[in-house]
Amino acid sequence: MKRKFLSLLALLVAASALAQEAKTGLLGQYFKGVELTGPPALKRVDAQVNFDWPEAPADGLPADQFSVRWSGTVQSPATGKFTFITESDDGVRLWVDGKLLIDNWTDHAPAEDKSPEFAMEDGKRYEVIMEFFESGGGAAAKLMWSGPSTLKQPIPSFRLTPKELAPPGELDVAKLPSDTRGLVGHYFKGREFAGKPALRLDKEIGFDWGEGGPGLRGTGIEDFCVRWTGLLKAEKSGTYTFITESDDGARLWVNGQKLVDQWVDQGATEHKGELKLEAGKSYDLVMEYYENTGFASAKLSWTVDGAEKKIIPSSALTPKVLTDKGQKR
Ligand SMILES: [Ca+2]
Ligand SMILES: [Ca+2]
Repeated sequence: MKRKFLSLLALLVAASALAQEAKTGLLGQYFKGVELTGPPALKRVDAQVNFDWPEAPADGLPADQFSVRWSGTVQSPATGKFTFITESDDGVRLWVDGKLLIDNWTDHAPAEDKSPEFAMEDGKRYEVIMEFFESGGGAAAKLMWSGPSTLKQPIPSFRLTPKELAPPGELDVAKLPSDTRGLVGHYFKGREFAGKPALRLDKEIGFDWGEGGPGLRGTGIEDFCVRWTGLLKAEKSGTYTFITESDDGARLWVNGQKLVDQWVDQGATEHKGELKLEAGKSYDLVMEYYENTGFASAKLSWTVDGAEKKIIPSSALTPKVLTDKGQKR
């Protein structure tokens, strides 16, 4: 009798685990207000993003002035190029695999937005985040796709798996494990380092964004700037040559000394500065960069004792927020 009960219990546990695994859809976090701030007023799994809301989306939420973040993974049904399509009233932005594919964060009547073609592999899962806000009047939010032998349709529930994902651009530096390597990237709109930046951990500064951009909310692909900060440690003592390569402007400080100051529009151009480093000692490192228009790239390399120049590896970098830019003027 007891054995029967136990095996029944085991069966129930297995069934419940199976149900958990089979969970489909996206995690929807619903916020009061249009900024996706504060704790969510509602968290639930939505089978699809395919909504027309004549009224509030749920009890406890207003019919206007709310925002939603859906997150999880999407599984590709084929290998080939897909187009993601949103329909929204009002603002929408969409990231797939960390890339900002749609960015129409404005008040508008129902509008369709299409991503550039996005290559996916059959059966592979990609992280997806869709953010949405409703200001006033009608409200709608739909996430669709089209691809090889897939006609335009809302992404079906069974291709989606809910998962909580931090939106690109939010990083709590104080909570990083102490052995984290890399730099804190502070990304701003414009080139004045004004307003609240999006933050990201960057393993190294080795970016070639082409005609695109870093894919963070609010940053866009033109007219943005970045400040990378952290500590630098060299394995051996010597006089190091630091090399920035940037399109457009770049400035570099190590140990408070300004090594590069080329705050001008330019195609990808190298600039150099030298500094003596002692093995094992930590030095403040700050690199600032801005992109005007067109192509965008930012790289930071070094070389010592005639070695081949290479991008400063993450093993030499520790993320740290430097509020005073580490400069000695
Ligand atoms: Ca509206
Ligand atoms: Ca440029």
